[in-house]
Amino acid sequence: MDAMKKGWFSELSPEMWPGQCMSLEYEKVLEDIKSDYQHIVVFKSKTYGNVLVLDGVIQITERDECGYQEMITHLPMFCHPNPERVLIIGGGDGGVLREVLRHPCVKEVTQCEIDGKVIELSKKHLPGIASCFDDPRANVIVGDGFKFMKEHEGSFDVIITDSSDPIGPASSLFEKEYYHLMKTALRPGGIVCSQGECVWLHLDLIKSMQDFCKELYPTVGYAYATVPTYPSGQIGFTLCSLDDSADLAHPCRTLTQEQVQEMGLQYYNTDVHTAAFVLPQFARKKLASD
Ligand code: SPM
Repeated sequence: MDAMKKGWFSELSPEMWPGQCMSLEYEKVLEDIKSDYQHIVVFKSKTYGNVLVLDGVIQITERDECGYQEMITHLPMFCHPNPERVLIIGGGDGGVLREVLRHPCVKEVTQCEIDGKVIELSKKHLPGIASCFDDPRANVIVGDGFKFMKEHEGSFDVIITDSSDPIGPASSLFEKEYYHLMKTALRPGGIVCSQGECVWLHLDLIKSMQDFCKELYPTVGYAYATVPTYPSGQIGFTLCSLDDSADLAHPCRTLTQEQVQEMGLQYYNTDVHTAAFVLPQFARKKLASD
């Protein structure tokens, strides 16, 4: 693998982040296989724990996973008054499933992951992340999320799409047709939240997604989290609600500091939730433009 040279992994992608890359020093390659869908690598890094890489792109590290998994999950979950039925598309490492199950109001969470190998290797090498696949409230399906949603109209309070990037197997998850399909799978008042890329790298894509989401949903927003091992140290989330009075930046369920501790949260709190929607001027201006 070209990206693993002289003890360093380098995340190279001339298409998605030309002229830059994140590198991590590694101690050992734990897995290096081709599944039916993608190239999967897991390595033990020197300072970020075990790292899952799909098609050359870092998906998660044990050290900083809380930033992404908590935000993509709790931003929509705390904006819904009573999320009982949740759908996760992707997310084969199990981190989003773990976060959803922190909410006692959840009665059932279904996860559709296309690549069973990601689940298998995450259980083996990322046990603190892939820790909830056997929870009685979890219904894990290895299969196609599009097909599953077409068969489950009006079924979910929250749908979370924890995908890889738009070049490769996840490209269709960044298109208008997919957001339309999610809308049909929601219950009234439902909310979707998806991996939404980074304002430093993909502002044109984010803008076009915000525009088509506004044609489909009455309430749309974009928030972000800092994650050191993602390109440019940042990743965003596209949020849409069927509730036209929803205020996505101000969750309807808030947490005290004691509740944050009790839930075991490392990154999310109610102040971080609101701050995540405050964009730097160049991004605010672009997303507000016609
Ligand atoms: N459960 C963790 C899966 C991670 N899914 C998102 C990975 C995104 C990786 N690329 C980030 C690029 C940001 N522009």
